[in-house]
Amino acid sequence: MIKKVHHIGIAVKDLKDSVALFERLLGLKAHVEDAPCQKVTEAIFRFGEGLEIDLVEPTGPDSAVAKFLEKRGEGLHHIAFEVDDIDKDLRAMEGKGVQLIDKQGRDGVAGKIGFLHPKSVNGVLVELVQPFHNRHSR
Ligand code: CMX
Repeated sequence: MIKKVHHIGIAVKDLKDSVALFERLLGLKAHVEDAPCQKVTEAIFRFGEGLEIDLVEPTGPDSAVAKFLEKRGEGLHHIAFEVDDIDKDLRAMEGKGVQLIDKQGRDGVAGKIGFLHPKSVNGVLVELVQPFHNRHSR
């Protein structure tokens, strides 16, 4: 059911500075997009049809990423796995004893998404993504 690592999310305080840094490091251009549903702005670096690295900057103090930055500082925020069927795969994870943050998939930038609680995954925030079919913008 997990097809591949879809993206790795990195929490940053200043998206502009971090985009400049990662563009230099990766030799790729970022695609920047607001994700009001997550209260973040994302800079997406895509390696061909494969893995993405997403830099995420909070858009306000009530964003989960703002809380993360305050508590833990900049760094790896989440890892996202691509799945076929978000609702089925969330249920399957729950069946394996994983604590869900989202009981059902909801709309995100990349597709239908749902999070698993870091407390039940060795301290790692995990996102499941069922990509939208039409993802030409990313
Ligand atoms: N990775 C690992 N641990 C994390 C974490 C993360 N990203 N975010 C929070 N935690 C830890 C905290 O350090 C804290 O641990 P301690 O109890 O040991 O201090 C614990 O989880 C609880 O954290 P909290 O700060 O009290 O925050 P909340 O419980 O209010 O929320 C979480 C934590 C994970 C449930 C919430 O951040 C969430 O729902 N996240 C999913 C949505 C999200 O992160 N969206 C951001 C953008 C994603 C995207 O771009 O796709």
